[in-house]
Amino acid sequence: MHVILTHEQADFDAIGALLAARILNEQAYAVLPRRVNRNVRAFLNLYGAELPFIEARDLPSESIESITLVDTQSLITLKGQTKKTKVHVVDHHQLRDDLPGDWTIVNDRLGACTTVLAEDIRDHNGPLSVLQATTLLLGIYEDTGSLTYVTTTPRDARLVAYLLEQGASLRIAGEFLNPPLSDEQREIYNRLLQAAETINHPWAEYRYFCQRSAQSERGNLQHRAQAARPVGPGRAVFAGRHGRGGTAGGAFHYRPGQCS
Ligand SMILES: [Mn+2]
Repeated sequence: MHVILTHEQADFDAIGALLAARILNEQAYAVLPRRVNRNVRAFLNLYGAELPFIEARDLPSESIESITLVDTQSLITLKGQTKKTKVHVVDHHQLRDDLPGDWTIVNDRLGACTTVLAEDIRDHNGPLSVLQATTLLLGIYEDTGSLTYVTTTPRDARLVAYLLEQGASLRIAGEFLNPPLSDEQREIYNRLLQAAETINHPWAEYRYFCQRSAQSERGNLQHRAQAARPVGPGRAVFAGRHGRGGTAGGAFHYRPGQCS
């Protein structure tokens, strides 16, 4: 069987890319990660039954011939995986230099991984349902800050135009992209804000933010997406764990759009 996977603590770009890969490979199983971001969970609770995703535990017990890995280059081991399992990566993050030589890789540095896959749908597949178009739009909007981050490319913007033509709902997208903080997150947020550390050097700000984001990709940061909130012009706050289990956090200046 052919399985499509993405990263843990999935954001909407991971879910959009997962859906896009499934539309392109109708026979494949698109497996949801065990953990997804809170706003993604809320979205899936409402619309998940109409989307072609399954849980890993519901996979048939067959051997896995091929895996398509989207929005990440980290592969988790699944039952059914063998030495012969082929791995194909579609990702928009910087390419790691330690990937196995027999993996095939599409690495387009676009604003969103969803764009890389959805271009193929636009060019080769039929019309999308409103829910499909909206899920893909959420993917692109999540990783491009609704097309405002500097990582946004014309290709992301063109794909958004296509998805709106396909009926993507901006009302639904708006509802799930900026959910209010939970009580717990608000408490952490307020605490961090009080202990704020500000770094003014533009380059340092950029590095600082990116480094933390990269850690969250590996699951070390909790609730990054939810906890990162603008706290004033050009400032943001985030919370997370790092290093040897210590908790780091701070409010700092950053130029919106330099990280996705
Ligand atoms: Mn992404």
